Amino acid sequence: MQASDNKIQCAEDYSAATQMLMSWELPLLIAHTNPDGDALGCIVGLQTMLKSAGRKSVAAVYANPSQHQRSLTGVSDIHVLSSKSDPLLEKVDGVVVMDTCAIAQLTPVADWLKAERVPRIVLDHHSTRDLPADLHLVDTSASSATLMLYRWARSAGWEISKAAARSIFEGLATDTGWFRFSNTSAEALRTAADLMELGVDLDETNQRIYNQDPASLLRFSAQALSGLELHDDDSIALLCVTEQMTRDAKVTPDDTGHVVNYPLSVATVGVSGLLVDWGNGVTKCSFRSKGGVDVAKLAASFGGGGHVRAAGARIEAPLDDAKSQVLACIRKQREGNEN
Ligand SMILES: [Mn+2]
Repeated sequence: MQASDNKIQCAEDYSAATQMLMSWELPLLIAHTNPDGDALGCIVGLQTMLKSAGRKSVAAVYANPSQHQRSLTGVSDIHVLSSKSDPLLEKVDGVVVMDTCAIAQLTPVADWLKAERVPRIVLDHHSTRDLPADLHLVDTSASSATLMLYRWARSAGWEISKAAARSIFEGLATDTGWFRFSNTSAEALRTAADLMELGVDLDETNQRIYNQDPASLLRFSAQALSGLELHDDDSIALLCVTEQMTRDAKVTPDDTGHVVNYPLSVATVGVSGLLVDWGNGVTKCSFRSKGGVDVAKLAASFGGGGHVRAAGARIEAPLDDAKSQVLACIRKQREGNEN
């Protein structure tokens, strides 16, 4: 039930996964809450390939997709799992969990996954791993979970239609910041080229992913930047957003993530945090780093998770309190690095 860190999955792992998946009549395909392009690319991409292979499956999310999520391929086919008592859960006989292996990121179905012995496969590129599974396909060096899905598809010999190629490409492009982030591997670029040959239109994809924001998002970004704080010789940037500011901008939590990247354009800033007060004493945090601070570790100290350079967490504290905790945690990690 355990896979070792940084293990590149060999063909046998994917063939065992294929065998298990094909033994199920109706697999449930899920990813983390607040799904991003990679999570959606995984569940829609796998569903599309299974459909081409004449197999049924259900791709599911836990809330109605936002406008941004809807602009990604084929999201209209997605089932919205209303709760753990959703009748669909009675019907599925296997689960593929993708782009996460953290119970905290599966809240709506976490209890069901813990209680039921329904067989499951995990396909993931994150280091946080506390969900038991029959098969873990984990490669923390993979640029995206959809890159691993592409390896799986090649191993299984599934047909990759133009629609499936688009989903895989979207995950790859969004998780690598359109092939700019440090997680962009040579394999990612080779795979992107393969996917272009399978029909992906780069310009159309770029326009659809990056130029479809609602005006409310720009308003939110302006609000968030007005709450900018720079600490420790301008090396730590925190964007503190009050509940009133989110209400004024008319945004939902799903829409707000990308603004956290802005402060990294400043030479002195090594780590950036977006702290949003969504009311009820909960502050939602996104973190980005240039590499000096491990934000996966930072997020994990609050029960969240992610990557070394991009991670997130929910802190059960009001904004000011959460801010102090985050600052203290970053400083502590830096002191540890120096010693
Ligand atoms: Mn991912």
